[in-house]
Amino acid sequence: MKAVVLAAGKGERLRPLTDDRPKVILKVANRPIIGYVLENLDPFVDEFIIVVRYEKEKLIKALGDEFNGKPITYVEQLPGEGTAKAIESARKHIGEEEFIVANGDIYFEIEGVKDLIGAFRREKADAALLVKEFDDLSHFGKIEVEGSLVSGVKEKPGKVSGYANLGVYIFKPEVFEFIGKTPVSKRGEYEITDTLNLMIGAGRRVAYAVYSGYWNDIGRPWNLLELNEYLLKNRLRHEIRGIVEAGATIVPPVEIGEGTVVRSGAYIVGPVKIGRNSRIGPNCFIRPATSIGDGCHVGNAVEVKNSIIMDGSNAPHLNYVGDSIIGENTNLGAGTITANLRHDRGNVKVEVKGKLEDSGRHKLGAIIGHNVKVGINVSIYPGRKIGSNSFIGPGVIVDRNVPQGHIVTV
Ligand code: TTP
Repeated sequence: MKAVVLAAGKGERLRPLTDDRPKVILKVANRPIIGYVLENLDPFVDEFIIVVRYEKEKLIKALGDEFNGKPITYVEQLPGEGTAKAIESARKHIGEEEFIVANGDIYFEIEGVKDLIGAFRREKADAALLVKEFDDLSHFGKIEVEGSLVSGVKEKPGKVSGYANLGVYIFKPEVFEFIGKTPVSKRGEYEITDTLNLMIGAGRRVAYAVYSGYWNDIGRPWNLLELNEYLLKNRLRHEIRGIVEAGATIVPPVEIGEGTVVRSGAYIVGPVKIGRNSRIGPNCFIRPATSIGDGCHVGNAVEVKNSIIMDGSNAPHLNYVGDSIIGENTNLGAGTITANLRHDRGNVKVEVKGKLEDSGRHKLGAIIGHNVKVGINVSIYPGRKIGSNSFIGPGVIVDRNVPQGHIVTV
């Protein structure tokens, strides 16, 4: 069986982290998001077809042409927007057999795929999808069911409870006939949920499997922190491959990659994951749920907690990084501090695609893009975003979002 993985989207809601790259290659717990998708599909498939468009060269470079010895074929999304259009783009690579489809920007585990295939076969279905029960479906497609079959899909039904569509499907090749008839939606997209409604209307059997494991849809920046925390708390093995100097304290589980040096006085409380060739300490405090990538520097008198620091980035002297995401090759000047809590203890709000959204978190720090230079003694308000390739001068108070490629001085 083949798997089609959708990875052509622009990831607008994840800016500034997607300013210059597709979201599926952003690393969480030091691995690209799409790596988890491929890993969990791998036992069931013999080839991956990845649908690409936005910044596709970066995706192809990051993943290469095989995964666990199985070939990856890249196909460019046909003109037009939406998941149905993305799936249609893979048509010429699909033969007579059923195939799995998964969004490339979600996290799910292997049991889900097993149950999905089980439901498809048991029901002798034409399609099947994975669902999970939520109290509030305002951000989801609601799956309505009758017995063991799906009776309809309603996009963004509002604040109601029920089964949400998780973005993992199995289809017979006949789906392409229905995709061809799918009209463009109000959002201006060809959506696979509309295709499913057409199939159901035409009497096709659409089965479902209820997933009870962990799932996350990486749409907004704080979803990266949620997934990071889950992976570190549930999937991390204590393993030290680097050098830990005498006088450093490591409270397991902590994973430290080859070539990384942890200097004396560093105090690391797991779960913490540190990549390869990074420099940690002396005298720093790394608290739980922190991922630090390859080639990073976390130096003297620095505290990091519940954060993601991507490859090649530095918090080198006197920094506090709390509940924050720092993109690749970004440097924080000495004394730069992220605030992660409002004085009124209210939820931190973040601007997403021009609208202020409640993150649902009372602790959320900065979201900093790639290749950013932050000067000394910069203070960053909770939930503020700094665009990639920006320059923040010394002593600036970042109380509003900084767009991509901007210079901000006092
Ligand atoms: P979305 O998260 O709905 O879209 P997006 O990735 O573009 O993000 P944003 O809304 O923040 O801009 O996409 C769901 C999945 O489908 C995701 O894996 C990307 C993929 N996709 C495509 O491959 N092609 C498309 O045209 C669209 C809209 C999505």
